[in-house]
Amino acid sequence: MNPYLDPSPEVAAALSEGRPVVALESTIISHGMPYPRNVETAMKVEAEVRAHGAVPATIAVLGGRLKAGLSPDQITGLGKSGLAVAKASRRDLPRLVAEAADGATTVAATMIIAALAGIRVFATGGIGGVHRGAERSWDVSADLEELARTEVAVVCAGAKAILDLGLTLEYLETKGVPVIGYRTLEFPAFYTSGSGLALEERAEDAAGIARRAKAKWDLGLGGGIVVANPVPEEFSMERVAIGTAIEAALAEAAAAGVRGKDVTPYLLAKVKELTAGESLESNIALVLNNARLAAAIAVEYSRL
Ligand code: PSU
Ligand code: MN
Repeated sequence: MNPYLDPSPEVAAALSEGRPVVALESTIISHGMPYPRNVETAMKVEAEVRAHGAVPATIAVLGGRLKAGLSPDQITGLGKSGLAVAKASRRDLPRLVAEAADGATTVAATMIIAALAGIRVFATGGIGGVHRGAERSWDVSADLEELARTEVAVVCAGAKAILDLGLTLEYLETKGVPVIGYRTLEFPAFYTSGSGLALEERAEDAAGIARRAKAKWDLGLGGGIVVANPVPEEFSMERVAIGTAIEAALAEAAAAGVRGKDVTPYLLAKVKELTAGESLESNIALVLNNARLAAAIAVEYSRL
């Protein structure tokens, strides 16, 4: 057991007995949604994982400890602190640990801590990716490098639509990361169920996904898997409306000179503002949908 890691008693017991566990990220709580919807959603996501037969492990850095499994009070604390909590990706973990600080973990950092704990399945909203204009800004999310190296299956509703989704898929292909469409051969675009971009593989059920994950890791190929689970149709936004909001958000971000790790939260907050909160509802629905599928995959994986 890594000396910096603190699995909760419930998560530790489940892992030692080989029971299914699903990792959940915390940036989405602190930076991704307003209080109190963020805390309500985090609790609902945990309940959804439990209802589908797995133990939830919400991941964060608290007082420099790598936490896998948070108490309701700890989740509430992260939700209330919001942007006051550091956004923690791979590069930030050494500082937060050494300084005994708090951090809300991105997809990348959540994958790292999940893998340290022995958790193989993780549910989130959308992964980070290659930003539009990356040929000039070089802004490529550390989430993609993490998917290249860390053995966790990440269930998401695709990559965030604020990104260049085509380049994001190219990057994943280069890095040997399978992108499995769940009952679809079209890459979902977070707020919308489709992007117009084709995938190479689909799976019809959780068992098929679990078998592919096992095959990848048994083969020694390492790295992660993206499970692309489209937002349910009734919560899928209108493509033109979301596209217009994204264009406006990108223009405002450029005018304001937003850079680095602030780009993603800035764009998502602007999109939410511009869509009068409709994007928040679709965000919540897709996270719950991902929690259900991730639990089912974890259950199947634990049987292999
Ligand atoms: N969802 C949100 N806001 C966020 C994120 C998700 O509503 O900030 C985070 C995720 O944790 C994702 C990260 O891993 O954004 C990617 O950020 P970057 O592009 O800086 O790597
Ligand atoms: Mn970035």
